[in-house]
Amino acid sequence: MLNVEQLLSRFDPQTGEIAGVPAVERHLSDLRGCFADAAAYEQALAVDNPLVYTVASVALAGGAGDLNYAVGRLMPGCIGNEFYLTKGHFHAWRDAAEIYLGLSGDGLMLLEDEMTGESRVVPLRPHHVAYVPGHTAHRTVNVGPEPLIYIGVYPARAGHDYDAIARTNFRHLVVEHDGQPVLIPKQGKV
Ligand code: S6P
Ligand code: ZN
Repeated sequence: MLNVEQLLSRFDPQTGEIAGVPAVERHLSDLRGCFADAAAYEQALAVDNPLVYTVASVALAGGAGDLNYAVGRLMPGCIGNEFYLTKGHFHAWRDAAEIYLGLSGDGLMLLEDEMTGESRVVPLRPHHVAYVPGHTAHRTVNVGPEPLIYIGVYPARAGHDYDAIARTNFRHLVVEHDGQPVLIPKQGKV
């Protein structure tokens, strides 16, 4: 049986840290192709390469019934008028669903159905659980002034497929307009 340290994790909902678990860091330079305004991206990167998000993952077992989880911390910010975001992915095992729980901050999940291309946004904030069905690309967006901290729980065998969604980089984006987050189609105007 797993030992008590494996059965229990302690995390900080303000910092996104899980005690004893190293976090993967994604800086702006890791997000080439993710923001719609490529010129604004290159301009921002020429000035600085800030940390955009971290992910601390716990993957203890990889069996068919096992679960993994990860705590993410997505910083506030914009490139042009598009809010800071995660790369986004499908699960390599397409049937694998996931749940996200908001821990602090104010965010959105951007979802895109692989078959229909249909998009949805759902809130990601404290007291909310967001369900990501299988066959759905998902990306996290921070639409608030503070770091967005969340936890995702997913089948251990889900895996990540970044390439399939990177080819189109989602059909919609979340931009700031008059102080509010707005979902617009790519090439669209607010
Ligand atoms: C994993 C889960 C999250 C993301 C994290 C970072 O299935 O959806 O832990 O890995 O939000 O996003 P991304 O797109 O860089 O993996
Ligand atoms: Zn996922």
